Formats: sequence, C-alpha cells, structure tokens
Amino acid sequence: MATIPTDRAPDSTLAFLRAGYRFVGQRCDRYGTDIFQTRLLLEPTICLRGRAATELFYDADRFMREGAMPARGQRTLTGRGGVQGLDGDAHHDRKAMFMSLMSPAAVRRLGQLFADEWQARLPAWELSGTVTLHTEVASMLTRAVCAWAGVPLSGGELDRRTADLQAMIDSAAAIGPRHWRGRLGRYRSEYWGADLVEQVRHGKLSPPEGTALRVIAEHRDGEGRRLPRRIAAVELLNVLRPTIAVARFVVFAALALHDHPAWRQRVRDDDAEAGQFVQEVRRYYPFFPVAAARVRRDFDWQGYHFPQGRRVLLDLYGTNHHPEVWPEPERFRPERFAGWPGDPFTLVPQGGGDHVAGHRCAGEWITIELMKRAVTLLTEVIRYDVPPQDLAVDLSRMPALPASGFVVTAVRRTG
Ligand code: HEM
Ligand code: MYR
Repeated sequence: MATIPTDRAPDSTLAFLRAGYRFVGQRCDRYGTDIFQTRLLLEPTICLRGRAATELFYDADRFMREGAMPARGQRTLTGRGGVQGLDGDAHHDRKAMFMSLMSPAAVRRLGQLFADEWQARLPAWELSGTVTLHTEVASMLTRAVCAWAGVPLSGGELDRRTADLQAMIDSAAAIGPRHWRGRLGRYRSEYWGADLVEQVRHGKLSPPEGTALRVIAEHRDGEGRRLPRRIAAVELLNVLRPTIAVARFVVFAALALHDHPAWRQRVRDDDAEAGQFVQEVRRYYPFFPVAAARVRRDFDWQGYHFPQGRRVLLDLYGTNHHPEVWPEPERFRPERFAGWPGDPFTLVPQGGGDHVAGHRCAGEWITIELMKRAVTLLTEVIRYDVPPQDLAVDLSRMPALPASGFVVTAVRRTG
C-alpha cells in the first residue's frame, strides 16, 4: 500500500484560507500527485483533484455527505438539514423535489424574468452614469428568482433580502466579521422562509402550482411526511441563494468580454460560440473551490488506503485547471469547447457526476441560461464603457470577484 503524501504542518486551516483556490493544486504539484493528506479544522483530510479523482468522489457507495460540511459552512452557506448533507433514499427523494423545478420551460421562464428585470432597470442605468454590475445584477436576480419561485417581495424588502442572501455566499469560507454577517443573513432568511412556508400551509399565501415555494411547502417524503418548516426554509433558500450567486458568473462573463474583446462579436454572431464562451467562463474563473464528503467504509484506490469516516475534499477549481484534462488551463479559450463531447467528471464548477442520482448542482441549467441571457444583454442590448478600476481577481479570496465588482459607465442601448 502506498502512503498518501502528507503535509507536516500540525494544522493547515489558515494556510488554506490564505492560499485560497490554489491550496490543493500547489501541494499536489509539490508532491507530483493528485492526492495528498493534510489537517484542516484539526482533522486529517484527504485532498484530491483530476478526472479519476472526481469519478471516485462521486461514487456514492464509497462516500457520504453526512457530517462532511464543516459547521461554519452550515451556519452560513448551506444551513442544516438540507439536501447537501443527505445520503441514500433521503437524498434521492429530496433531490427529485429540486429537479422537478428544472424543466426546460421553467428554466426559460426564469431567464425571461431576468431579462425583463434587466430591461426595466435600463432607464435608471442610463440616467445614473455609473453602475456596479455585481450589485445591480444581484438585485435583479433576487427579484427574478422570487417572482419565479412564487415568493412575494415588496419593494422595501429587496435590498435587505439581497444583502442577506449575498452575505451567506460571501461568508462561507470566512472568519471574523464576514462570518458573523453570513450567520445573521442566514438567521433572518430562515425566519423569513419558514414564515412563507407556514403561510402556504395555512392557505394565507397561494403561490402558483409548480413554483419552488409551493412545491417545497407541500413536499412529502417517502413516508408521507411534510418537511419540518425550518428545513423547508433551508431548501427554499437553496433555490434563492445560489441563483443570486449567479451574479458572480455574470461579472466574470463581463470581465471575459472586456479582456477578450474579439468574443463580443463572436458570441453575437453564433449561438454555438456563445455556448462555448459560457462554458469557458464557468471553467476558467474561480467560484466554488472544493466539495466535501466522508469515506463511507474503508477502501483502497490507486494503491492508497481511504479509512472509514475520513473527510475528503475534491478540488473543483483545480480539476477545472488540471493540465492533463485541459491543455493550457490558464488560457481563456472558449474554442476548447467546440465539439466537446461532454464529460461529467472534468468540467466541475458546480460539481460532477449525475444531477439526479448524485450531489451535482441542481441549478446548473439555470446558471447556464442566466449567463447566456446576460451575455446577450451585455453584447446586443447595451453598450457601455469600462473605466479604469481594480479588476484584479484575488485567488486567495473565497469566493472571488474582480475587486471593483465591475463598474461600467455611459450605459446606452444599442441601435
Ligand atoms: C449543489 C455550485 C447555482 C442549487 C452545488 C454544488 C456546487 C454548486 C459546487 C455541490 C456539488 C457537490 O456537493 O458535489 C454552484 C455554483 C452556482 C450554483 C458555482 C453558480 C451560481 C445554483 C443554482 C441553484 C443551485 C442557480 C438552484 C436554483 C443547488 C442545490 C445543490 C447544489 C440544490 C445541492 C445538490 C445536492 O446536494 O444534491 N452547487 N451552484 N445551485 N446547488 Fe448549485
Ligand atoms: C450556493 O450558493 O450554493 C452556490 C455558490 C456559493 C459559492 C461559495 C463558495 C465559497 C467557499 C465555500 C467553501 C466550501 C468548503 C467545503
């Protein structure tokens, strides 16, 4: 049996937070492997990257999710009792509830709501002169996804809800005040969500059939039980929060258009090229750094031993940038997706494997739809200037974003 290369430091949690997206990759490069062991949060943790490792990680016979997410991430990003931490039948049942919301027609409807919001904001953008894309897109997405999900939202609530949902995302890998802001965001949002669920169950609110709020409030598990209202709230937030997170990918798409201006024309002229562009934005830019699981029972893989209960992190960013999978991984080259046959274990910004059977992101189609709409809006509907600003993306900051949030000026409609 080979020994997994092991970090000598007694604990590497701070090193992970300092190194950010490159933490796993740097160490793999140092050891010349796609696997090493370190101590994170005082626990031995196996880190993996690459195609074979991704295929392994998504084998549900070998890994489970119960107890995999660190408590800090549960208190901010995911909450407790939601789909991310379930295994087996309980997971299949809950995941099916999410996937039932993702029909092609429903995904298009959300895309249309988002485009309508964008059009409605344009007069204000034209007047105001300066717009920070991340802030604006996040608030448009909050309105769009609430309308889509059957969640009532008063004008006065918009900023508070958007800020709370964003805080949950921003705090997932943070310590100190940023962490506490995320906890507050989650606390308030769960209270709000639980109240909405209760209103539906008591007939005080009647969201349209098939909307997320209605489906989650009325969902019954295999034994005919409704979700406890706190867990229903967690699941409602598992639809709202990540949709707002798509604002980050929209900003990265705008950054890519800015840094690779030839693609402005290419995405306009050719639908297929627009699709390749969106895939490359999802591959190239840093977003969700790692996914976590625990070894279900002892097994050996490629000569290495995985003991039961061991926490394992899959480097999503590092797999998207693995040189054996992606030639010239540090170059932004959408052409690489021309004729790409697809592979559930190599392009993993939102996890890998199967959407229905495994933990792969339920919102991948929504994400792609919203990004395509944004790219069309940015290239066909408006023109804008990008004034001097700090567009640097700090890879040690999780989740990452261009420092300025992408400021545009002199927004005007085309044509
Ligand atoms: C799971 C990323 C958007 C809903 C995940 C996972 C990742 C991810 C990495 C975990 C995969 C794993 O544990 O193996 C992202 C990113 C997004 C995004 C980067 C871009 C903003 C969305 C959207 C929705 C969504 C728009 C829903 C509307 C979910 C749900 C899960 C999930 C419900 C849990 C799936 C499960 O445990 O079975 N996402 N996601 N996500 N995502 Fe997303
Ligand atoms: C979502 O809201 O579910 C999707 C986007 C959230 C991305 C946040 C990434 C921050 C770092 C997470 C560390 C996870 C450690 C297991």
